[in-house]
Amino acid sequence: MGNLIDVFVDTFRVPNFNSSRQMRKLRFDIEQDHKDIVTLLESVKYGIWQKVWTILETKPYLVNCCPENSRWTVFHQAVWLNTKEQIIKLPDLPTIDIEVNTKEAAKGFAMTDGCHTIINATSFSTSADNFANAVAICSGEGSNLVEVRTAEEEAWIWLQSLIRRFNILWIGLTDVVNQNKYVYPSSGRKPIYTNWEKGQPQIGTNEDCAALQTGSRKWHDYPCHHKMHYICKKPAKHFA
Ligand SMILES: [Ca+2]
Repeated sequence: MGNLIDVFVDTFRVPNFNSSRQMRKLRFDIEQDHKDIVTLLESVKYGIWQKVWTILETKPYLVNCCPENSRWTVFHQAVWLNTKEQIIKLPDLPTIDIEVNTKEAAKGFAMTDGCHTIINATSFSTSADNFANAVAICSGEGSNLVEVRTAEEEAWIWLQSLIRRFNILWIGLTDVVNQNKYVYPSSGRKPIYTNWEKGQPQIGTNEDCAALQTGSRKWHDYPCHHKMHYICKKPAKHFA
């Protein structure tokens, strides 16, 4: 006994697994897996995705692994570095755990003062709705159509949108009551954080409801009758 690998080998020292050749192979595999995990993360860090996919082709189970002294997986790292094309591909791996929080989003969770619910995420092809219905449906379950209050919260919302292939989604912000005065639907208050695309929102149009575009990670105003996906957020006080 001594190090963890020895313990692991001892655990598996069972009748059909007792030749020294097999044990050497296991030892080799564990060590090689660890090297591969480190290589995976380093490759992501430097954008060498060809290497990442080569490793994951033969060892897809490594996608959720963190090397020692790290709490990052390939997916975390890809999200953190905002490598969009790869983030879109990663959830297609049958082994991936997309419910993991990113470091960025984890920071956001502490600051968002509430709990997010993704409406009908598994059947999103039928769950898109107009802005008024999105507000009403969230409200009906004791939530609000998500009002993006920090960049970290936005990062989490963007990620959820991305991995579910939403091109765009409603966020809780509208000037339908007073033109060009955007407010939160839940309180009528002015936003404390915005991330409009340059030239947005457009003044004097029929576009009175705000949406986050996944591609640009920026906000645009849209006609409120458009149907989009959306996320509800339950205020923290709901759980008190
Ligand atoms: Ca408007």
